Amino acid sequence: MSLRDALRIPAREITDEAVYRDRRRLVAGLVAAPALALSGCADAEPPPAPAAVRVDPARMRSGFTTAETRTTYQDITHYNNFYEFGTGKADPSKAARTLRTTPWTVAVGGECAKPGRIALDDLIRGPTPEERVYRLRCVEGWSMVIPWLGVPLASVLKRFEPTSKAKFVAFTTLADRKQMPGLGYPALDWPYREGLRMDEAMHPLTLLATGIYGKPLLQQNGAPLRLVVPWKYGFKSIKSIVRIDFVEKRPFTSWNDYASNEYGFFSNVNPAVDHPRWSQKTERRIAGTTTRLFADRIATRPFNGYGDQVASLYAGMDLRKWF
Ligand SMILES: Nc1nc2c(c(=O)[nH]1)N[C@H]1C(S)=C(S)[C@@H](COP(=O)(O)O)O[C@H]1N2
Ligand SMILES: [Mo]
Repeated sequence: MSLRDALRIPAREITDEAVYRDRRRLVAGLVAAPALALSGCADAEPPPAPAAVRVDPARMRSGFTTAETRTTYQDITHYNNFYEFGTGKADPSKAARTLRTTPWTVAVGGECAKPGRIALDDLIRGPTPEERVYRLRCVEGWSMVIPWLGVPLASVLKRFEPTSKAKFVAFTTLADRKQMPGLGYPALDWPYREGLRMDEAMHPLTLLATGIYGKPLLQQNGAPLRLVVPWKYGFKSIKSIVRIDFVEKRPFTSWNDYASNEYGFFSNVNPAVDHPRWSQKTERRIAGTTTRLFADRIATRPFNGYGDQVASLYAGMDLRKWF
């Protein structure tokens, strides 16, 4: 199946976005004062009734989906972190429109038998595109539930035949000053870089995403190809990837370089380890960013709720250190 065909797959299991939009309007109408909500009174309001979601029980069991209310397409595409297009949450949805995503090639190299520069369509050809409904937990304390479309990273990496020296995988985002106004500011040491240990990269939960809600990724979400690692803080899920390298040593990663005491290399979601400047015990589910920030504070779970699948990767490690 070609990428284009894959992206046309209807999101059959997903409740129509329009339902969510209506619900958001309804909720906005019922709640009187946004200012009150923002000052903390939102916590006292009853949570909105969950919308009906049809879930394939087989996928539930495999942990690849969740019955939690999905974040609206509007919110997923208008409340973003993509510093190459500015540091405001609303910046990327405006500024990233000019990012050219076709043609797109990805260079794969380092410790592997078959390195190469590959057109995106060829890179992800083969594995059947899957829909994965994952929680995304930003280190800043907000979260979303996103129906991704993508392929397991492992299925893509294997064909480059990583050698026994490949202990980590390093990812690099495009860095083009002409297309990315944020690169004019030294917010991070560009290009944005991230990395995973080999076993994390090969874990079945780890996804290379090409779409959301059955539609091709928009630029602000990291089109045309971004990583999704649901048990780690959101900054590990690097966007608009142009390079993948198999490496022997733990690679340079942008946020860890920026402040290593605040953003660890592993950065598994962990409510027991606070960020030096704020608590990680709870999070706000984003719901309705364009009218008002309506979000209930809910408990953050270890490994973002994926502990059954991934905790064994960290056996023997001090999780208080590797938050
Ligand atoms: N290249 C790049 N990737 C990035 C970021 C970024 O600024 N640049 N932000 C990260 C952060 S902090 C988060 S929370 C997620 C946000 O993804 P979303 O905007 O699709 O929700 O992307 C991550 N990937
Ligand atoms: Mo984030």
